[in-house]
Amino acid sequence: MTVPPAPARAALALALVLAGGAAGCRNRLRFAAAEIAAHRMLDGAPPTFMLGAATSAHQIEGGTHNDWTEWEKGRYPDGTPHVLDGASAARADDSWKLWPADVAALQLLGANTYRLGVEWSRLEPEEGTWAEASAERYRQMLAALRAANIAPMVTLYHFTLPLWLARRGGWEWPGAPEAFAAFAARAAAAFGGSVDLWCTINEPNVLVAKSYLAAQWPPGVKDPGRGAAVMAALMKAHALAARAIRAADTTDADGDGRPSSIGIAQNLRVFDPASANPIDGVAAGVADAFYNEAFSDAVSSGRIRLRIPRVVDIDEPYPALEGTFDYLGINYYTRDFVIGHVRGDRGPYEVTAPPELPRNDMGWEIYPEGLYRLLVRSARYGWPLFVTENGIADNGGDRRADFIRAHVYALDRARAEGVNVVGYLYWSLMDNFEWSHGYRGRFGLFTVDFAFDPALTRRPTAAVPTFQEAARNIGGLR
Ligand code: PNW
Repeated sequence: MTVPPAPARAALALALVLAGGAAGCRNRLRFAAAEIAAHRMLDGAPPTFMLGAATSAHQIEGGTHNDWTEWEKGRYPDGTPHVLDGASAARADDSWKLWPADVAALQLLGANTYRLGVEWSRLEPEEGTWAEASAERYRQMLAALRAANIAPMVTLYHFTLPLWLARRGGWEWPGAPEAFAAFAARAAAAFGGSVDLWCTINEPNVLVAKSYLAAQWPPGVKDPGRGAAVMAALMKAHALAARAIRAADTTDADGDGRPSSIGIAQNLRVFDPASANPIDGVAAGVADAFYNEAFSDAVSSGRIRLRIPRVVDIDEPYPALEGTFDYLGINYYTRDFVIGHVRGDRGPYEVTAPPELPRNDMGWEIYPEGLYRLLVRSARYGWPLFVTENGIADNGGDRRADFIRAHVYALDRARAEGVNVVGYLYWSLMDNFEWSHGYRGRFGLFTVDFAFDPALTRRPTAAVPTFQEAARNIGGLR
């Protein structure tokens, strides 16, 4: 990858500075620990505030058979396995059978919302089919959640594809967006009786980065051009699926007058320049535009605009995108510091991590101020904002409570400034299959001993009382 010639870069830097964009104008913000400790979480939030936890189908269910199942068996050319320790999701949390334990865990938390996935490959194992037995199992789970006064948010695509679709080329197959919309229509018709909250696609940007830039997830490709084409395909898939869901889900499950509320869960990261060098500022702006803003920009404008100077330039009208967000889902974890490159073969930028900053067990900076910054900034689109994931890999379990307190504080600061934040879901309800990190990244509010506990008991971590405190503050737990 290359960057534009010097005059163009200077112009871009100037434009960014004038726009007060990503170039670090607020990065001195620092929350005071004493204020966080004294703060009443979710103070003043209405009882309709959606508080809960999130999971995804492949990461917890066990027994799935999709493109990841194949990837988990594979190795890189140097012999190292695709997944740490050669782990697989073959059993994972066994939630396909043990789901009542998940519902019990949510009840213990006082959660009123649960974001879970339905696995496309279970429901449509061959092209055009529909597995009624799988659908029936999901209907039982969803009905049990409703009976427990927990509103389900259903994710339709969370990184895993049916094999028949992967073999046709996955998201690069021109028929993929229509195939996804057809699946979404069937899922909406099958589950709409208990589901109002729909998340079409989880983290399109992470999928593109991991699968088509870093080559660490299936199909293991390193090609920015193909990655951008997949991003465009995911936008079209979302647009068509959102319209299909609106048409198919006519049942208002919770009686609030709206049968469906549709969005995506977008991964947002803060990109701060690594130094005062304007090249770093420009590179941070490029990363921010492609990674954080392109999808929302496409939905608000009805135009797919994807630009990485000299690498990718897509500009295509797609009016079906307009109006397809009822909310913007935000998955927030961390910040990157960006170093820009003028030339060379390392691409237009790379990210770096100053060693003195606090980090989770996967090396990601713990930066609650970033959640506040991104919420405030995302408000300009006008959509209700929904924190659909936020969490910490914390194997010792002693840092999660503070993490939650600090991030809910960040959310409350944004709300106090008038930002419409309608929900907060912690990732994850319980430890699960953390993709290429296998079982080493432990995000759960409940911990699971995959190695030595054949019953896979969901055991509460020290963060559960903190979550319960938040639930109590909105009247959700007595
Ligand atoms: C999200 N990264 O994924 C996902 O939605 C979850 O499936 C996942 O378990 C969770 O975050 C924790 O990782 C991400 O490398 C995966 O920056 C990787 C990254 C970010 C998010």
